[in-house]
Amino acid sequence: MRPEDVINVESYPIADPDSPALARLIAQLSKDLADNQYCSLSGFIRPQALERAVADARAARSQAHDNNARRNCYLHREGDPALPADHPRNIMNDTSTRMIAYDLLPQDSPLKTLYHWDATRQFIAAIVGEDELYDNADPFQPVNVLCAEKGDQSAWHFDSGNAFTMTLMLQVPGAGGEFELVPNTRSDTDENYDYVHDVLTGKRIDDAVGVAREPGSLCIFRGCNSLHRVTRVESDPMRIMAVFVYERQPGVIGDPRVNANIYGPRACGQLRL
Ligand SMILES: O=C(O)CCC(=O)C(=O)O
Ligand SMILES: [Fe+2]
Repeated sequence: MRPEDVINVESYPIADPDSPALARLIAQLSKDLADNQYCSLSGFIRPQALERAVADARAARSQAHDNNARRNCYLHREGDPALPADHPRNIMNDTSTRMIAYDLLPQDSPLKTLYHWDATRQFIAAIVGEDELYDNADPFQPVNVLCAEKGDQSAWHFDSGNAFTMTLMLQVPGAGGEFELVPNTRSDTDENYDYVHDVLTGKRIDDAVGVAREPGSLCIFRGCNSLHRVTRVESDPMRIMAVFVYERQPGVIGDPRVNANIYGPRACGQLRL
């Protein structure tokens, strides 16, 4: 598939940088991102590309790594014994996802076509306010597909490292699997532990924004300072979500120990250091 056959370029004219419609779109999405800490691009990919991406995910499902962990919202599997038991760093929750790494997706995957297209990268850079973004160079990380089956959930957490996270919904379950976000739970200068504690313990559930996600919609969110979660999947079919990682520098690869946690032991062995 050509990039124009994957992306709905009628609604999102990203290959036409001089288009006034594109400029308006970028301005609106940047504003949404600044105001709400997320923005949504519904119908970003075409139905045929969506169908193919779902079929690829189903085919790769048996090779996915079952990434089941008990962790705090800072993505650590260990708490801090020096802190009280109810400190956010000591509140542990279960997260379970079936991880399909980049190398398990076909070379001609529509998700890879979308990701590696210069027009996509430049469009996303404009929305998030970066002069330039680069593809991630890790063998496993650039594009992942996360499957969540009945009983799976991703507990409240902050993303680490990246200034933004980009996801594309491929398939929604019959019930559950909702994406929720509490905008600006903390800041770069204030961990805001009391508030984080209240979100983790359900006291501030009214502050959680449910982000509607129909298949084919792209979402960009600032997950570093906004707690977010995926609620437990309650029924079939499995939730299928693609995650794309762009970088601020060229040549970024993952730490093999982190990769082994996410993708399984093979991710340690395969990396040539
Ligand atoms: O599956 C989702 O909707 C969000 C996944 C997520 O939290 C992440 O990729 O950081
Ligand atoms: Fe996240």
